[in-house]
Amino acid sequence: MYAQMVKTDADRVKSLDEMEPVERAFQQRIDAGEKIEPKEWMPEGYRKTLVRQISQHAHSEVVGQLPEGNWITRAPTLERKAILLAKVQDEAGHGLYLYCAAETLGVSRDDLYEQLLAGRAKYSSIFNYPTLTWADIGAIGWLVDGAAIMNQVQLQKTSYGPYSRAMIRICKEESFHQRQGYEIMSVLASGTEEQKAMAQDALDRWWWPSLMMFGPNDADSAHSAESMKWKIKRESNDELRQRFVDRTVQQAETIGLTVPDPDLKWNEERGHYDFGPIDWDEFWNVVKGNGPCNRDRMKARREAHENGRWVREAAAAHAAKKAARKTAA
Ligand code: FAQ
Repeated sequence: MYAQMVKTDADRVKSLDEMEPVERAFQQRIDAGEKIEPKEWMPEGYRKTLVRQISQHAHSEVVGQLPEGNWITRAPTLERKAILLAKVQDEAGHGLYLYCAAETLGVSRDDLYEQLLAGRAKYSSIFNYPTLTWADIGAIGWLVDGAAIMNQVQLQKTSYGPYSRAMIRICKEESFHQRQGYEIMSVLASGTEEQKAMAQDALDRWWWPSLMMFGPNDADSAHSAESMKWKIKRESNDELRQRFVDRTVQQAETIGLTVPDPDLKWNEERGHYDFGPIDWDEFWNVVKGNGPCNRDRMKARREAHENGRWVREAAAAHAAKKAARKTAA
């Protein structure tokens, strides 16, 4: 229903002949595989698309700490707790690299925070689902980081230099995250009947929302045509989703879990798994703020921002004092 209301950008994509000389020269650099750096000329649409995507990505990393943060005090062993704590800290670090990359495009971090806290900025739909059991922490690492890395590997080759370099570093950490999640799931799947059931239940709840992380189908993707032309995105939403399904189904089989999709079937001719329809009404409902945890997530972020106000003010006062001392000396 929602998908049919989407207007895509396919008709905005101009051919080289239709472009002004400066824009044509820019596109030729992109076509030749050159990276674009912060102070160089770029079309306003390219800049805006990057600010939108990078800031949504940064917000996702920051909000993405909440579902797992919920389990830090309840992780089953000291070792699991230390690993989870380190992973959640990594997500905060990813948010910081990404806000820095966005700032190189002339926006301020404060404005981006303000957009998130005012509910005007998007973050990934996946972080609006609850983490009900310890197996959900395994499922997040395995499926959510697995989907995130599938998307981010191609972003290492994105045309904007600072984003591409941030992605190279982030991907290294995400691949560790994916493995630790899969390891949690494989331990549970080979444990007691109750543990196996808990792992299966987590897979059942996280599978479809993980497929939604890749965004709408290509035909309904508002920004894909321009983003692919500018090589901001290097592979389409559907291509990446299919690759994720192909890899993950085999991983589920290896540990004896069942992907909750009765239509899932290997298609010899295509060389890929066919899979059932995604519930796009559920996706858009979550994106619009009506998922199971949207309100809780925003409340937690607003409270964290307020509680951190004194730290920001103290740091700013300290920096001002230091600068004044330097000027006086
Ligand atoms: N959730 O035209 P498209 C992570 C929006 S990081 C919410 O296809 P585009 C790490 C989209 O923004 C996860 N909204 O858009 C971690 C647009 O809205 P707008 C985040 C979504 O940009 C793991 C509209 O729908 N990763 O998980 C979603 O070309 C564990 C139309 O869509 C990134 O952000 C969605 N799932 O393609 C952290 C990667 N999908 O702006 C903690 C970078 C689409 O017009 C724990 N981003 N929308 O209002 C991308 O690669 C792209 O932005 C896509 C969407 C592929 C997400």
